[in-house]
Amino acid sequence: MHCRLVGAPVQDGAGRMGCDMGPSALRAAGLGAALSELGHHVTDMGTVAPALARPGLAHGNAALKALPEICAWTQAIAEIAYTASADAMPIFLGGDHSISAGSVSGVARRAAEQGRPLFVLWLDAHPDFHTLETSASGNLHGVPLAYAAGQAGFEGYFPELAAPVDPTRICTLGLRSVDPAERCALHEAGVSVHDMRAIDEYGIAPLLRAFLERVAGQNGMLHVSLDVDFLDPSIAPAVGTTVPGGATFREAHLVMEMLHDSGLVSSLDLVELNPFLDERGRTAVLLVDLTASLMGRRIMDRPTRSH
Ligand code: HAR
Ligand code: MN
Ligand code: MN
Ligand code: MN
Repeated sequence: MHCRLVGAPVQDGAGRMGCDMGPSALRAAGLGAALSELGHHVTDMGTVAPALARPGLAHGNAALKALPEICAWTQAIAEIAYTASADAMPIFLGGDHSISAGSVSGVARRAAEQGRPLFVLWLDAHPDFHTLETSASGNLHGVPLAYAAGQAGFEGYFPELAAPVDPTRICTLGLRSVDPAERCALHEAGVSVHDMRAIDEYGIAPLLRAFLERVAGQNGMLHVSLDVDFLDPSIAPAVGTTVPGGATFREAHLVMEMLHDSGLVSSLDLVELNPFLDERGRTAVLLVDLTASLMGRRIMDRPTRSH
């Protein structure tokens, strides 16, 4: 596989500073080498430069923070996502989760051009399904999935979508912090929602397997968006929005291993890593190891089997 690393050092979408150091920490933790060791060809495309922010871009929701800046980043990241996905698997190094407004919309444009449906697996404590109207915190890392899914109200602010993702092709896994407006919007849009309770009750494997079967059945492409806070804070402290009760070490690796075996993943986000909050790089190293599992690292070789 040819992997293209794309640094997206965005921090304006989060409530606190530090995510701009995420790409550096992931590189320092050995992401490139881990992929090369698995036999992949790795190209580091360096760091995205944001487009020029439109001065004076204001919205009726006065709580929104850094709207012109995030719109400009979205534009630039969508461009590079479209370009990088032409011949490779892009891996977006965040940056807060607002970068996914660009990464998902860019790869969605590519998938549409190739005539294939794009599916999105959103691994996160939060659904990030606010619109510009419903966000109360004003932190724009809370809106990217709604934007990419073509929810109303982004027109005239965020870049026009070439190809909105069909919300019924989105699966969120790991939710445990959902605002009332998001709960309602997710339901109405038809997003597949698997919260932590479902994971506890059924196990993570059957939930993921059902989704992957759906992707495979439609010859889909699959974008995976991994937010650090999907993981339990006890194993991944380097995030500004810790929520107790997250995925365990093995649950997270199992998701990655199953994604690898599916052969379906065509692009990946690693987001919300805040190295300022890390403990001797352990969260960055965990993200690298999870990415390695996604890209073929395994505990033991196993015979081909039916799932
Ligand atoms: N829903 C809350 C808000 O909009 C929290 C969003 C937090 N998002 C992330 N990424 N940390 O998932 O403010
Ligand atoms: Mn998120
Ligand atoms: Mn989150
Ligand atoms: Mn599902």
